[in-house]
Order: sequence, then structure tokens, then C-alpha cells
Amino acid sequence: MPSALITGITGQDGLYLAETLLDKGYDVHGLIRGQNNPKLDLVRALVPDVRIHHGDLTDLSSLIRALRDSDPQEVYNLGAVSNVAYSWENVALTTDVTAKGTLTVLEAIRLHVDDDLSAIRFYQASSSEMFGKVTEVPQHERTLPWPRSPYGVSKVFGHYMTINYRESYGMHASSGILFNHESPRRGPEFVTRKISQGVARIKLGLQDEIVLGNLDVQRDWGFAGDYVEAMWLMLQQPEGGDYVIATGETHSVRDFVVAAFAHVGIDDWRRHVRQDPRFMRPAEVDLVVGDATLAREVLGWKPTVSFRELVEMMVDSDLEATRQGW
Ligand code: NDP
Ligand code: GDR
Repeated sequence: MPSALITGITGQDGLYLAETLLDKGYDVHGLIRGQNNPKLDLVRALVPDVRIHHGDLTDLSSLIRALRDSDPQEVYNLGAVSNVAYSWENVALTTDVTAKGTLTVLEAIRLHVDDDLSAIRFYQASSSEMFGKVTEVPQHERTLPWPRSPYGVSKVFGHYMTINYRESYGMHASSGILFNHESPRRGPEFVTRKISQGVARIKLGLQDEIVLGNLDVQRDWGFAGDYVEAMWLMLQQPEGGDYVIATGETHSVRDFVVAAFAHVGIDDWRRHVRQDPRFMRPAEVDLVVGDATLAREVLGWKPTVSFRELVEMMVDSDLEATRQGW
């Protein structure tokens, strides 16, 4: 039975990836941080077969211990300070976890496997935020990065460290440049879930308005369940590589708002949406759209959920959760 270790198991992608790997017959291990992590119960409820290891991306010895105890053939580094707005307020923490944390995992693997670096295949969660102020449209694997946030800068560091370990040590290290992907498990601090939760509560008469920042920005939004399959496919290739994972379609935050309200039969969405500079960013990523041709040709990967289906899935899930009082 192949074995995999996932950092960031409590996050949206960690949970979907754990389910995907368990379905494929893997022995799945997850790294959990903190002495009393509130999401541990969620992991135990959703993926009870995952074996838990305690550790932190800023703590090298905890990572070496997790590697020793799980003895994985595949390591998926999904852990990060992943909220872009928060990264300006916590620059040093973001750098320690999202940038240096990636290097710490790579070093832990190097120390753990001694000189046989082919023993472990590594996946790094890179991001379309690396493209920031885009230098070309659409963005592909060789588009010049121009990050616009401490988070984006940290991801660029992790991305190039991953490439460097592949080139320096011949490590099977892959980097998935994933564009925004969402789901009913998305944290409510991200705009899509904030909208789907808000729309559900407005529909059920529990709230009047949603307060948002910039409605004009455009993102390439896909479904997280599709994207974790791409992570796994990358590690099944004969060699490590870098792949853009995206739908190739772009929509504005306003489009998401309109589609979410329309789905619950509210046409006059403007009555329920207020803009507040509090949610504007010091520097914005105005438009990202990915070209996933390489992933389609080499990995045989393509998205299965459309923008409208994604919006409806999230709103329906929040309507159900709100009705049940979850
Ligand atoms: P989440 O924010 O949902 O999950 C982040 C995970 O990182 C959580 O499990 C969190 O644990 C963990 N984490 C945070 N700090 C540490 C630390 N110091 N040590 C160990 N673990 C830590 O992110 P997603 O699931 O959405 O994303 C997964 C990865 O993919 C992230 O690296 C993200 O930056 C990247 N990414 C995401 C995209 C998206 O659209 N979702 C697109 C491109 C890249 P805890 O619960 O304890 O806080
Ligand atoms: P992003 O996602 O920054 O792209 O990072 P987020 O959903 O936070 O923002 C998307 C866009 O929406 C605008 N926006 C708002 N955003 C939030 N969070 N809250 C608001 O009220 C709001 N109003 C408007 C933002 O300005 C932004 O332009 C996500 C994360 O998952 C990263 O970890 C990942 O790498 C990238 O996606 C790809």
C-alpha cells in the first residue's frame, strides 16, 4: 500500500486530497499543528482513516519525526498561511510558514532519506498569486512571476526552491501552479464562500447584506475536488515538473455575486451588497486566467465543474448547512 504525508490536512485541499488518496488505496498521514487544534475533530469525522502526526512547518525536527513515523513515498506540502489579505498584516509569519516552511519540508525530506532522494516524491502547492501583476494573458508555466502580496512573494520562493531541489539533487519534486479553486469546504475568509454563506443567510432571512471589497477583480475559479486529482497525477509522472492547473475561464467577483443571488431567486442583488474599503487590498491582482494545456496534454487532466455549477454547489451547501444550524 503506498503511503502519503499531507501537510495542511485540516484545510480545504488537504481534506479533498486525503479522501482522494484513501479512495486510491493509500495509507494517508496528515500533519496537524498546535496543541489543541480545533479542526482535528473535523479531520477525524471526515477522514477517520487518516493517521495524525503533530508538527509545524516552522519546526524542522517535528517534520523529520513525522516523516520517520509515516515513512511516505509521497509528500504533499499544502500547509501555508494562505489568506492573501492576512499576509500583509502578518508578513513575518507568512514568510516563515509559506516561504521558509517549504524549504524546511524539503530539507526534512533530504535528511530523512539520507542520499536516496528518489525514495520520496514531493508536491508543492504553488499559486497563480505568483503572477500577480500579470505580464501576459493567459498565464502558463513559464510566465514571469510578479507577485503583489507577501503571500505571493512567499509562494515564489517555495516554487523556485522546489525547482532548485529538483535540479540540484535530482529530486522528484513537482510544483502545481493552481489557480483559485473553491468548494463548500472553502474557508469563509475567502470571497466565494463569504458570498455563498451570505446569500444563504439572506435568503433565509438571517442577514440583510454582504460587505465586500473590490467587485471588479477577475479570477479563474475551479472546483477543489478536481484540482487535488491533478496534484496526485503530477506525482505519478516519471519525472517531476511544473504544471498550471486552471479552467481557462475568468469571472469577476460581481459575476459570482450575481450568479449566487440568481440561484436563490433574488434579482435585485444590489440591495444586499455594500462595498467597504476595509476589504480592499494595498495591491491588487486584477485578472488571472490560466493556460492548463500542459496539464491536459501530459497529465490528461481537465476540470469537470463549470463556474455556474460551482456557484450553485456552494450556495446549496450553505443553504442546507444554515437550515440545519451547522
Ligand atoms: P487552507 O487555508 O484551507 O489550509 C491551509 C492549511 O495550512 C491548514 O491546514 C493550516 O492548518 C495549515 N497550516 C497553516 N500554518 C501552518 C503551520 N505553521 N504548520 C503546519 N500547517 C500549517 O488552504 P487551501 O486548502 O485552500 O490551500 C492548500 C494550499 O494550496 C495552500 O498552500 C495554499 O496557499 C495553496 N493554494 C491554494 C489555492 C486555492 O485556491 N485554494 C490556489 C493555489 C494555491 P490549521 O488548520 O492548523 O490552520
Ligand atoms: P485570493 O482569494 O486572494 O485570490 O487567494 P480571495 O477569495 O481571498 O480573494 C479573491 C478576490 O476577491 C476580492 N474580494 C474579496 N476577497 C475577500 N477575501 N473578502 C472580501 O470581502 C472581498 N471582496 C472582494 C479580493 O480583493 C481578491 O481580488 C486565494 C487563496 O486561496 C490563495 O491561497 C491562493 O493562492 C489563491 O487564491 C490562488
